[in-house]
Amino acid sequence: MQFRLFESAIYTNRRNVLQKNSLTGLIVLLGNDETGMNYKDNWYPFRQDSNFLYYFGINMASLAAVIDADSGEEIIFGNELTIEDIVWTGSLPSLVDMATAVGVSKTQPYNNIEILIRKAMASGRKIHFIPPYRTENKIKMSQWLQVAVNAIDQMVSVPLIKTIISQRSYKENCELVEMDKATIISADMHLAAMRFAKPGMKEYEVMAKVKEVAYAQNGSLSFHPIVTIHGETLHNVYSGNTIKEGQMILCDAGAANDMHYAGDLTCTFPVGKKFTSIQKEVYEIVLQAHYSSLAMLRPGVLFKDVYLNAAEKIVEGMQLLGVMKGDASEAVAAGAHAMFFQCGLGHMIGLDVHDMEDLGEPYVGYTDTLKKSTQFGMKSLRLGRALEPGFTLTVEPGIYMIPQLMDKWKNENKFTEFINYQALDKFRDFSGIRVEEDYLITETGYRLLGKKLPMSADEVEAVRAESLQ
Ligand SMILES: [Mn+2]
Repeated sequence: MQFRLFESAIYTNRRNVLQKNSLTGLIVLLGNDETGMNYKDNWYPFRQDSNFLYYFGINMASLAAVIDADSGEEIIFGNELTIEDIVWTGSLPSLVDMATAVGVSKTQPYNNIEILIRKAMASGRKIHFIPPYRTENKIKMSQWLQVAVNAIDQMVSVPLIKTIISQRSYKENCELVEMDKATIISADMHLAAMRFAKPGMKEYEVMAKVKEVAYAQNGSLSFHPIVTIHGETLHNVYSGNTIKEGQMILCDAGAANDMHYAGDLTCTFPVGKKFTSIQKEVYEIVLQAHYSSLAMLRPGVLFKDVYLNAAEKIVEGMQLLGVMKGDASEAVAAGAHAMFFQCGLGHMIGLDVHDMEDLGEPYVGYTDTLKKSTQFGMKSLRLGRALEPGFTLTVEPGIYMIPQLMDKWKNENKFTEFINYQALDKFRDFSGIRVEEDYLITETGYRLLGKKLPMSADEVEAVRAESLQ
């Protein structure tokens, strides 16, 4: 096999749970296809669909599977290699062998899935499928179900979505082993950045070092890394700036290991040997918010409340710097903390860096009774629901000084009871700070995934001092 699998019983058991969850009809799960970058045969790196990986494990393109929820029959659809294919690919395990390795005894040519779906529809059976995020799969579903492409999103099966989430949210031991591995590679990516960066380099030189670590351990990237002196830009993709003494680098990067589990860590460190005094003060506020969040992690606690607590710690810290005033919890309730903390505090992580986001945030991070806030800041919180043992998630507080936001709110006289705009002015060019770690919720609390990175200001400065000798 050219890819690693869990033992077949893991997949069989997962599918049995899925099948027995009271759905009736056919469950259709589509794998991903190869996708052309600039022409059909020059592919992006292949990434299998995570739901397909979870239930069928096979890391090969152009497969689909059906589970008959009534009879329990399972079929993987795909085409065996022809001699023409083998000329280019060499010999690969047959579809039958791969299916057997994940406990599935029936395979059929790919096009037969359409016949099966049409037949089921003709006899009035329900076809359950999840939201296709790739255009090819959307077009296939549209063709098979004989409906317009833009009608597909409205036809997805909410019961199937909820069942999959009710399984994938609770990580099995075999998954935690892989998550630890992915997070350790991720930590090594950050250590490499911290040890490699020197004043005068370009951001992309540090970025290259970060990526190298993932690939050198047979991994890949769980998302496109952020390596920037403009940490205030939440999804910064530009990395062409020269890094200079006195600035900070924010590095947000994670590996996907060879079983496709994701790590997602962030560190912020000085370009020189030390943080400036004001950088250090703000860094300490972020760390306070982080440790205060960790202290709350345990089953039953709403992650929304962990977020609100972190926001309050940030407000209290900014009050000590004279930038905020008034009652901290009132400031947070009003949304004034979003001047500094515009994003969420964390998200589920697993096979996807934002785990199961294709299935829909309202189902993954919220519930029928707990809905996501629409307030600026809190509306970016992807996870609000009560924590449960087996959940794996990120904790990632930060403080981001966005000059455009300062100007806008100041001109609108917004939150003048909570924000001292005059004192804020000196932070216009401050940039941003975030720390991020990945955690498992246990029966009694939490456990760090992977290994500890240098995180206190002293620890970070020690690594920098050693690297810049
Ligand atoms: Mn993250």
